[in-house]
Amino acid sequence: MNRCKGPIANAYVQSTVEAACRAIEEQGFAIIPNLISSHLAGKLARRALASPRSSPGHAGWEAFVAMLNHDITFAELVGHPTVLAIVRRLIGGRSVPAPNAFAWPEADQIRLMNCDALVAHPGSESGWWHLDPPMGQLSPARLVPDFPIVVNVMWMLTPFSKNNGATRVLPFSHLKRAVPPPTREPLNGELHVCGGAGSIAIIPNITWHAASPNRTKKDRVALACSYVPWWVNRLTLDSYPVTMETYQALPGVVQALTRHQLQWNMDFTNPTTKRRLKSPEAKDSSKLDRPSRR
Ligand SMILES: O=C(O)CCC(=O)C(=O)O
Repeated sequence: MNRCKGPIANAYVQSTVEAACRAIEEQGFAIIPNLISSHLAGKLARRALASPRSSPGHAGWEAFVAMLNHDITFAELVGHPTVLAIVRRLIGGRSVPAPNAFAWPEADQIRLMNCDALVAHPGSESGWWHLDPPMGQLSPARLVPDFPIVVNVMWMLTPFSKNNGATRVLPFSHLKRAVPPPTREPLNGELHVCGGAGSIAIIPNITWHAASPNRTKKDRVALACSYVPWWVNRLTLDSYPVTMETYQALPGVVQALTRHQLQWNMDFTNPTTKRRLKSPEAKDSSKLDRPSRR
């Protein structure tokens, strides 16, 4: 299996919160190896694949949504202290008030937007280069902001390799302040985020990224946990909330990350067009108001 060995790939691998934050600032993303054991990652990959609720997939790629409702064990990953320390540094706010600027309570500065399992099945195809919402939806006449609004933490529940559909990123693309061209083709300088099961890749929504094809016979499974600042709440109307039953069973730190979701409804109808934003059962995502995540 091609594990992206070599000096260049190794330069992108970080081990501390400090180094990861520096790498994200400088190159646009970071990889932290073995944050949980490969044994636990493997167990969670099997549970993810057994999840009943999947979103319409595309070209062999599938999202299993709202994993916390399916299995509370995923809370361990959502609330992992290293992840939260990094995310707070990237999108948290001021902690000390000034005479002219109040500080939002630190315990509520970051929130979970979604926690989905992303599966590249054998034979899956390349995804489109993109920025996660809302960056692609902002006016193309303006520069993309120079700070992230969403931080996507991809837990590698199976190993990620060049052959099995590891996510591609374009190092330094966060400095371009632009949406990538609409292509699935390889870009000059692209890099696959590779690692053993239990590693993470941190990809803020100002960094160009895309899925890559899975040319192996096994599923590539990720748990994608997306975090937003407190001032965002619900970024897209088709995000699934945690249920009250799930919420009550969560550890305190994850309750603080998900409390806002209790206000979200499950009516995925666009109030303006009256079209469905999402239908978990739909096989054909072209019937929906919004293209699938990829
Ligand atoms: O599954 C993948 O590798 C694609 C991830 C991605 O593009 C996303 O989460 O926005």
